[in-house]
Amino acid sequence: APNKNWWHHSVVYQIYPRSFFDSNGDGIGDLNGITMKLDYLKKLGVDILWLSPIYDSPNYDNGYDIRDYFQIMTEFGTMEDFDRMLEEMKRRQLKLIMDLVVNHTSDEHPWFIESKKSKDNPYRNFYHWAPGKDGKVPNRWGAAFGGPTWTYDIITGEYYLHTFTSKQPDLNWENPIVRQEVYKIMRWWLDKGVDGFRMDVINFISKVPGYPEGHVDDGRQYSDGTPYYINGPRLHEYLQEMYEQVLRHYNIVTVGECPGAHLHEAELITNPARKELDMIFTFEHMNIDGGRRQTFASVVHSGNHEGKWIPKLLDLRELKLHFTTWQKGLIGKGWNSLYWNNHDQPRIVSRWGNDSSQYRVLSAKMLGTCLHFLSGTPYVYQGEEIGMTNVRFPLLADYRDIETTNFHRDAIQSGVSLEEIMAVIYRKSRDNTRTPMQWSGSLIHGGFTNGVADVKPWINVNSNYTDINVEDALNDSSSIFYYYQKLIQLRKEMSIMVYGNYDVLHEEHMHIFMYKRFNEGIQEIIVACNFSQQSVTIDDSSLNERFKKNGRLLISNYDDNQVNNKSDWLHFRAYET
Ligand code: TEU
Ligand code: CA
Repeated sequence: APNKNWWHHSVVYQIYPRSFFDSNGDGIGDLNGITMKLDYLKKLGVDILWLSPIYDSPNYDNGYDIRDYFQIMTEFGTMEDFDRMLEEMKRRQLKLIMDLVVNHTSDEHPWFIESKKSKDNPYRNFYHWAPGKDGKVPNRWGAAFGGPTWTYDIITGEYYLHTFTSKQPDLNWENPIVRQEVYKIMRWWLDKGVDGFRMDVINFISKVPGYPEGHVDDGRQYSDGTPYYINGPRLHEYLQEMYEQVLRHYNIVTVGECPGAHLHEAELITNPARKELDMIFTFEHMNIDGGRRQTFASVVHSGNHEGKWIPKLLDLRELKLHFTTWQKGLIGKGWNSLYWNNHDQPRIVSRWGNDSSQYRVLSAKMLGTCLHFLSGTPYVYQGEEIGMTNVRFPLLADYRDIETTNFHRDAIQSGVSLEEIMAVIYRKSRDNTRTPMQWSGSLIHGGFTNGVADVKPWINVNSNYTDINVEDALNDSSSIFYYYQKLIQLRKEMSIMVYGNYDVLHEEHMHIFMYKRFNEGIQEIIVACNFSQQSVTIDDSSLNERFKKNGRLLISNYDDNQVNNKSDWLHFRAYET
């Protein structure tokens, strides 16, 4: 039987602080801005807030490049602001989880500055250094956002490893002193009273010794090093040590971000008996509508994430198979995290819903329903609760994300047309979810920045803020906001949503995702979602009879269902749930 932890029946809300609320009118969201909006979040009903990194950083990758783990980023405020924010959260019974980015640091972190100085510097082994081969890089691994994973440093004549940009050198976890330093950081924040961590690319921390060369596709400049640094040989040993030395001493929740982890790794990491982490973020479902790695025909320079840029239509059956595999695989053995969005992914309503004015609200509610009734801990990304959409900036200069601008540069160099490039950027750029939170339809910049007209936000607000904003959502009882509020509330009232078993129905259907949550012989919930714009009828008379005898409607995105008790409930209109 699963042990019943508080985070099993919690809902997490992710805040991207830079874009949440700007309290002092400098165009950048900040901690005081978060504090000012806590009542709003409380009203939504979420329990845990996860903040993307707020530590001191040169912001080459928006805080995922940390210079000082014990300081607040100046633009976000001060440690006093942090303490006040935490206190205000606690007063409202909101928990806080921090982003822990310890696969790499900023290249401006004092450890790295020391490490560069000489081969015998005490900090040398804090990072991965290797001599070149025949005057070239130690191997041809490609980095996540384009370019090589190795950068030459002239002072000692060696290369350092960075699985992301050259401004993000990877820490060397083989070095026990590095691990102790990480544990110190963790204890320091936990002792301050935070309630857990989201751990950035935590399954990258163990590298195969010797950095073996990866596979190189024909005509490619870079090889695939991921088999040698994703889910590496000592990963579980490190996580167990971290659990033993830090995590077990606190009543907290942990979620590991794990690109390239599949069910097998998830079982190992989240099985409570193994004492590692509470849950992980998988990327399997996020990769379903992209090409395979390195298949963007014309881009030969880009790094190991280029598959994401290749347009591929969603096949709902693949998505269903993904969820079904993970639900069946982890119920009773580990724990799922459930998410549609984060700061790295496009907006779900634009992605797998329909963001036209006719269907935006309906499809956003459908998607929320589909996710929240699954087993696991749901995550809501800021703006998802009002159905914010992707953005289409006219100029590349309007984009801020390093992955997007690098991709653009590499694709141009490879001769891809600007039109094709912008089309995929509109589809997949990380800036789609990084535009400012849309608080008001009548205030300049959507009310994101506090009143000062001539200060522009660090990234432009989506011009549809006049139609899509918090103010209007709160004034409309049929808004996505209140629908999410109800979904979150239901999870608190119905333990079957948290602990029920799972099975999929009509598995092969192209448009309908139908599943059940059940406690054998006691209670059953059927969740049915039409992912298409078409009307669809499901032929299933036994289910129909069963529902007519004992069933009742719990929640639906079409208002008339509430009054009709839906006699033809196996007929689905566009995006109906
Ligand atoms: O993301 C890890 C990761 O693999 C992402 O690069 C993701 O796959 C990509 O953005 C999709 O295009 C984490 C953080 O969430 C991300 O913001 C950071 O840039 C990255 O780590 C490096 O710290
Ligand atoms: Ca500010």
